[in-house]
Amino acid sequence: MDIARTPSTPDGNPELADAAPTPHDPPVIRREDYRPFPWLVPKVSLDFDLGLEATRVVATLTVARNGKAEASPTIRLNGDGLEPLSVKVDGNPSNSWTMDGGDLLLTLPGEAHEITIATELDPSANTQLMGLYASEGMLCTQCEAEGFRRITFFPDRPDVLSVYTVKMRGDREALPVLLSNGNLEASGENDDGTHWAEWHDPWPKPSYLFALVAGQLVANTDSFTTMSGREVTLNIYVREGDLARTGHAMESLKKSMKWDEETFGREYDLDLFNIVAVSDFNMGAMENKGLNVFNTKYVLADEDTATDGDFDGVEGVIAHEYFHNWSGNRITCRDWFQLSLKEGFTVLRDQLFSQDMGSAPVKRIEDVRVLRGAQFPEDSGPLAHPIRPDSYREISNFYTATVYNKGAEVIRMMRTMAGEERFRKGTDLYFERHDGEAATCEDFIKAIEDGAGLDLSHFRLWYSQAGTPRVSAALQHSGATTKLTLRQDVPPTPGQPEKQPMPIPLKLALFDRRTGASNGEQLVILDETEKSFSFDGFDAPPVLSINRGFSAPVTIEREIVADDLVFLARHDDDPFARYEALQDLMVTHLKHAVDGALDDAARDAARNSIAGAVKAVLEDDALDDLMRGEMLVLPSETYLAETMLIADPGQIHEEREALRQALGSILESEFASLHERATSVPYSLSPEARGARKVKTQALLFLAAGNPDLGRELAWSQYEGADNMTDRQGALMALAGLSGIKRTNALLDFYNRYRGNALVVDKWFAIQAGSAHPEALEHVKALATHEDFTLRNPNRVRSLYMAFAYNPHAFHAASGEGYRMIADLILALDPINPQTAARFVPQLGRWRRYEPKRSAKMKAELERIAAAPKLSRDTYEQVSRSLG
Ligand code: B3K
Ligand code: ZN
Repeated sequence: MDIARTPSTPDGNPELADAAPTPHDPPVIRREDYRPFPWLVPKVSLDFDLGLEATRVVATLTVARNGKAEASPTIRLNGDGLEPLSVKVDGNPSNSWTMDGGDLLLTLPGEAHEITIATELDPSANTQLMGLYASEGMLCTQCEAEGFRRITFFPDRPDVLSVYTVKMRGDREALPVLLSNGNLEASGENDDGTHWAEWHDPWPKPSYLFALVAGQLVANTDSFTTMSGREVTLNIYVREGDLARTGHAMESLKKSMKWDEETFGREYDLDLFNIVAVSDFNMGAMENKGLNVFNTKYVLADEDTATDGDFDGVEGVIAHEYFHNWSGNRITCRDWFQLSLKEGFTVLRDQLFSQDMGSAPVKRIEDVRVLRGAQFPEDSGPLAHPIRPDSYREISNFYTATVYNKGAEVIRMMRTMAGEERFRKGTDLYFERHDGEAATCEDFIKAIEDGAGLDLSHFRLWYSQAGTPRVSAALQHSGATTKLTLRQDVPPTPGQPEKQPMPIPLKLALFDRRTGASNGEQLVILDETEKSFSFDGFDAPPVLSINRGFSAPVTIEREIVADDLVFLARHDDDPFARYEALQDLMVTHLKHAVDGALDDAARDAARNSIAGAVKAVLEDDALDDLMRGEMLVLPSETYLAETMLIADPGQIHEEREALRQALGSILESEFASLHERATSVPYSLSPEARGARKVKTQALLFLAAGNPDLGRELAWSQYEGADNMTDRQGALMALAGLSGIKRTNALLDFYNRYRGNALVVDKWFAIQAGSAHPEALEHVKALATHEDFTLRNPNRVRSLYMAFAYNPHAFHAASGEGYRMIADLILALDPINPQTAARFVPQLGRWRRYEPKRSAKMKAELERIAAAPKLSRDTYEQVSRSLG
């Protein structure tokens, strides 16, 4: 990234104020230091001579002075690990260049020039998976955020937009398919066993959207006719054996294209849309123009190998990357601080799409669960940052739940305040006004303001203030008037000790607890520290339903008695609020239990009251099974810990397991009949059948807790009888948490059945590492030495160690062994794949929020990592912020 740091050189690019950074002191890049790049690069032509071990790249850049930037005699071309083999200016060898760290600085005398630079790479040695790398015999690229500079020297920043022409040559047999962005212009064969292809992308783009793929691939080909009648060829490229599992991805792509036309008026703009699936990939997928590159996990799905959740994941990620074509590619980011401009907005777009494709309330609950599980802890810890950060050392560390998911919530609030129609006017204006530009979050806010007719001047604080606001709600009733007093408090976060109150849109309703009737949903905006609202029409104190639909990403503290939560869990007409009431009931009980505030009688009373509410959920015919299954999910241990100032994960685990056990035993016959009913529903992808599968495994988990013998029998028969992965995985999860020979047999059978299918073997690792089994930690240790385990494949690393690090009872083992394991992993992985290694730091980074013994052990592991002689910028930044 090339945003100028202080002080800036005349070319708008950074020189460091201090001495050259040591690996332990990478420079801080600041948003306020942004300067436009002094040179435009309207055209780029790339010539690749491809080989897995040696690829030669010749890049020709047409450059001209940027009249809108401060003039500079030099151009800074970013490089990372590259050596220039030759540098030419206007066709002549140049000696007016120097290296500055990895960058190449070239002095240019005139207004416009052509720069030609040759580099050579070894893709097979690229274990970081950034730039051009080899994956199982194929070549592919990942450039966002700063990977292009590992391919050739270039102003690798998102506000330099160029039209790319890409020519590549490679061995005809080893690399029969040659792909890049845009359209295939020409191709041919050479006499030496190689062939070539030339691609041209007519849309100017930043370097992070460049892509190249070459390999032995086959395509599922289809087509889509756009709203203006243009036919687009769609290809999903995979390895031959995977072709049969691409149908769902293709359907998802066509649905996404249609939905974006209908919902946001966005039409696709090339004649070709290619997707390629690769096994070695640092994240989910990448929206390169016309050539999306995907992790196989988000492309391949069939009933035998993918769960219903996996099917949803494929649909959601295909949509997300496709939607980026407008929110990201046609309008990109001016600098990486604006990342939420494309990510927050695109996440909102994919969430709305998935709401429309399936059950809207269930999707909303799932999205809120992700936010609470991943973003709330981030927002309350040492890594908290606003959705538009102010500084970073390594931008890869800022692809966070805050930028993505809270970013989406912030835009969703705008939509809630404007209403759907006016919001659409705002987005139309945004797309029209900024098409072809590298824009800022401010540009987006302004377009929504102007198009939707909203005043967002105060609301902008959501972009600059970190931290999850806490809202307290108190009701006072007198005569026929009910007064609601709302108070907000935005907690201090690193670098932001003082906060201002923000506008918080809260949907609410009041219910008459005798008749069950409500006064209708209303939207109130809490835009001061404290504000009161009055409501008439209740002659007795009503029950408050607040933050319906999760209208604002805040925590709510309301004084409400258990009976009222039971009432809302049964009668609220907002499905989210029903779910929330039941969650609140369980969270409140578990917090009291963990605090040691309950004697046996009180504990039994609370469990019975929760069991009553759960029973009502089991018996309510108005609920579909998808929603029923959602309501049966217990609050996660991570979320419970998050609600406590200082958490004891051991106790949280014990109390939560005890609640599951109590519910499983009190409601054993109800869960058994639910399991039986659900088992009789045949496999299909209909919502009813999916719902049945969801409640089936939920019921199984409760039964296994309440009556392990019965649970074991039922799980084994569910496992043996399964004709799909959802049931098979659900049963295996239940068995993996229990002891006994059936556990061993099922795990062995699963492995043997799917050996060789990497995505399913990933599940096999993850199920064991994430299991409730008391010896999960020992199992992970053994699995790390399994012949199928490798640190080279991010999916495999995540399947074992992410599943473990997010399995609180195992990770937080009182001995500290879990912390040591993750720290060892970080140290071993950092030199291989720093981006993936750094992703494990936040779990240790939460050390301040745990009881003293664990806290000290977590901190000691962070200190051990910090003391390593050499750390990547990625890991260094996360560790130092976590300790700071
Ligand atoms: N834009 C990419 C993420 C790139 C991450 C780089 N570390 C995928 C996405 O959000 O759609
Ligand atoms: Zn994205």
